[in-house]
Amino acid sequence: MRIDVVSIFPEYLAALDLSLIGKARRDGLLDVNVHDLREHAHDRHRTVDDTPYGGGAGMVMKAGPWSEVLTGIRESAEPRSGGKRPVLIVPSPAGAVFNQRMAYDLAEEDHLVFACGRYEGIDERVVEWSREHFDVRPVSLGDYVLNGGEVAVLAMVEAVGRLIPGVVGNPESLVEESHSDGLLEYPVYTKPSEWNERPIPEVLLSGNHAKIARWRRDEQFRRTAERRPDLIFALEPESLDKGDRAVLAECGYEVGTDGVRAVEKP
Ligand code: JD8
Repeated sequence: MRIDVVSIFPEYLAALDLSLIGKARRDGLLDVNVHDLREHAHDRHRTVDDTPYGGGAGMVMKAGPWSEVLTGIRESAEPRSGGKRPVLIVPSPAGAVFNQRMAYDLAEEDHLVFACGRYEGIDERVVEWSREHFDVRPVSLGDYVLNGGEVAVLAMVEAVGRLIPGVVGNPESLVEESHSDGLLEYPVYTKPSEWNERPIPEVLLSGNHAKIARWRRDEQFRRTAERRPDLIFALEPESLDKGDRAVLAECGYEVGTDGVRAVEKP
């Protein structure tokens, strides 16, 4: 997969040299290129921003440098793209909220381009102009305000990059992960088995893999019910076995043919 990231703070993306993503780049599984937008502003002060039309606080990023850098990326990719348009992800508080489903979808793509805005954002005409040559997708990391797109891009490149075959050492963990889609992770423990007079759950020392798997899944339901009841209501009834329905009942939920609902307390 090819990934291009454009930012006025390219050093912000240096974290992509580290850990699994860094190794995947060295192993040729990911082709990640970071571009400094200022290299595409050609006035003496390499200006990338200006005051907003209609007034208001802050500055807006100029269209010119963006069109130049995006054209360069598109033209450099064309020979290999087989005519398929790259996906241009524009991090924005006004975008569709990123989630694991979106990560899986993006991991199927050949070429992702991330446009990191700053200031009050990018001149909207850049997004309109880009639609001609890119599959443009405004994406938000979540309902809070950041100062720019870089942090969102670090999160998205990691979430997508780790789904590329060979990036995560043990693909089994990705499979197990996908099985628990829609549920929060179960608690994990390692040596020593007693720490600060705190033992680990006995079942984990039993060697009974079926019992351990059931206990872990039950813990996923208990945690999800406690911390993210919205995910419980989103569960597909057909994906729930007898044991799942038992722990859901323990948590105050019943499973109908049309979905999971809270049991009315008498
Ligand atoms: C891109 C500029 C800052 C945003 C005025 C603060 C994503 N989940 C998210 N929250 N915020 C962003 C985000 C913020 C950005 C840019 C993404 C470019 N800013 C602006 C509007 C209000 N300042 C984000 N993904």
